[in-house]
Amino acid sequence: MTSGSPDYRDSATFSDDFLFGSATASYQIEGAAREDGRGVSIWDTFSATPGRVVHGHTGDVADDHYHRVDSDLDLMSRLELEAYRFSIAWPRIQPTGSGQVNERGVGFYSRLVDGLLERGIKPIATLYHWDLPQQLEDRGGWTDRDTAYRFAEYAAIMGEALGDRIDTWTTLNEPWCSAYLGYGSGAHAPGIQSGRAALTAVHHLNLAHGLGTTELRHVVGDAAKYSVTLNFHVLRGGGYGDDDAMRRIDALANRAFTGPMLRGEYPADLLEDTAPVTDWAFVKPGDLELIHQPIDVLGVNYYSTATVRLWDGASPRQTADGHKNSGGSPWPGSEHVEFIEQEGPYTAMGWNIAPDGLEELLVSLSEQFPELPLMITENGAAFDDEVVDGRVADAERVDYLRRHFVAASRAIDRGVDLRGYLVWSLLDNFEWAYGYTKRFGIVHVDYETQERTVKDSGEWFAEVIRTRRIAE
Ligand code: IFM
Repeated sequence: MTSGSPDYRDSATFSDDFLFGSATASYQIEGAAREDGRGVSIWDTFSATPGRVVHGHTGDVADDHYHRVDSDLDLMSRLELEAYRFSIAWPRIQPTGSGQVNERGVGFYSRLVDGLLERGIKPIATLYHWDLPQQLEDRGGWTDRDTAYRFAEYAAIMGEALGDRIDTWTTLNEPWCSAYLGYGSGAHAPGIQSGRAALTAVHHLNLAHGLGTTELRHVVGDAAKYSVTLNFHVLRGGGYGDDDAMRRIDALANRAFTGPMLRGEYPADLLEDTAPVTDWAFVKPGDLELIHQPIDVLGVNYYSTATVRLWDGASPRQTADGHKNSGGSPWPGSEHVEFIEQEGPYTAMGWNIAPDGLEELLVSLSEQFPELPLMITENGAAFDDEVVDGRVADAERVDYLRRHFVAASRAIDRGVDLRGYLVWSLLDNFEWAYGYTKRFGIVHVDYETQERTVKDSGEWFAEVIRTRRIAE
């Protein structure tokens, strides 16, 4: 459906129980990288390695959220957030990734959660948003099966500590990025470039999700909801061999996770496409049963679409896949798929703005998994914001959000069980390999002074939360 279709509308209303909120992640905002017993994570190591992150930026200080948690909580109240999705830094809890628990780290998240509950904001906790303890990486990281078992141990610790104070537990954020950018292309920590390692990591992340969910449910019971967040690739065909190109990328990016997690199997075509890279012998008997655990809600992250075709072998290859080019490939066994330039408009990431892709994705997921409620756990946009006279007039972000909210409401009208919408991100923050050069926040952060300025988009969002509607 496009703006040209007869039933197009530009307004939306949301029910009172639809959950509006915002999201962040530990390494991107906390700072305090060496305080209160926090161990070293792979992102500390990666960002300290010359050439890995733009301008050599690191998360050492970030938004200094660790020290400013109370005023940041007040900011969430001022924005009238109903839910806040944060992630827990595993190395704050277990500095070496196993054994000994660091109570000061646990205490930080416990205070955060209490602060949310006091303000009537539902806590949505992600256990893993990419900051793996370095000592686990030194033993192979996500290519080592044992990491999945260590993750389950960590999940149980957090379940004991925060238990039913958490509304929704999310095991992993975007395992696609952890596996394929971390171990395939090398654009993310730990910066390894190996197709085989990436696929091994896919499986061990899936296993971690299953084992972690089981542990959490064992410890917390039915008092909380359980979920995982995936970043789905919404694909468009762009010419030569595009059916095969779309199928291949869908298998690697989407079905490599939904297959085992939600159906208890790896797709046959994924195994076939990747046969030149690995025989998947790292999948042990019984693993798929361990991975395939019931969840209560599926977290959906969506930013833009991707247009693909097969490389014809003659013209120069295109790799406009929207991720920092690091030399390696995030598409093991399908390196001959080209990602081609898409029609704009674009955000500051160079990502095309395509709200129709969100509607299509939500409808497709709800058709594939009719019993599973959905939650948009990330959607938002980076633009080159500036504070002028105390104000950030980010009209482009308001427009981006408005159009995506309308798309979500259209999906609801088409029968999708969508429970909520969390905007990425509450604060401008450390955008991984792009450092602090990309601003996704609805609140501007001055990295010199740490001053926060609510952008126009933040004010607009608060109004939507209050009124439950978007006018034409
Ligand atoms: O900043 C990231 C986040 O950590 C994971 N999802 C995508 C965001 C924007 O790139």
